Amino acid sequence: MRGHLTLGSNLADPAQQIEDALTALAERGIEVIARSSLYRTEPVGAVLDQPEYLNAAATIETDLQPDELLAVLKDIERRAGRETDSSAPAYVRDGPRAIDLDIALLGVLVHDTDLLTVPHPRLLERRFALIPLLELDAELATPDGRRLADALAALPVAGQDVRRVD
Ligand code: A4P
Ligand code: MG
Repeated sequence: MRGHLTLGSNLADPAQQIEDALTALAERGIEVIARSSLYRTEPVGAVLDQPEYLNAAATIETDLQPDELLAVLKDIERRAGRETDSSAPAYVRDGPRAIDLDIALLGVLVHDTDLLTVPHPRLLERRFALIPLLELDAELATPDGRRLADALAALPVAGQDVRRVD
């Protein structure tokens, strides 16, 4: 199964966190077919008073079922969070994680359970996800035919600045 992941980090050397996560995916048998550039992005969502993020996207190939794939992503996140927390001078319980790995799309597959919704429910509202994904494939669309490029064009830039890292 071909799919697309989004990666984000705003703690503890974000660029390294993203590299480590991509390496971890490969070690777990999730083939990384392609990866996007890194993007420096303005924080979006409930907590705005936090450092800028680095975001990226990856095209993957895997034989895992969607819930199995999610379990691997959560395990990679958990291990990264643990390493970060143990060395952080100001450890905050339930604080931000060093890496967020989300399943953006799994081709034409639609999945909706308590644990996992694919396509990702907020995908079409977020420039930090759409821009790296469109770098990988400008023709990406959701299973119901909504083009990511059209979604991006409809979003205001204000409050969602995204800049490619050279
Ligand atoms: N879950 C359901 N569907 C999915 C999916 N498609 N992929 C469930 C991954 N997980 C999915 O996620 C909570 C639960 O969502 C998971 O346990 C899984 O069962 P989480 O990653 O533990 O928590 P979170 O990241 O705080 O929540 P969520 O819902 O992933 O939030 P977002 O929407 O990812 O927001 N601003 C910038 N610039 N860049 C960012 O990367 N990220 C967030 C996190 C907010 N603002 C950001 C960024
Ligand atoms: Mg997440």
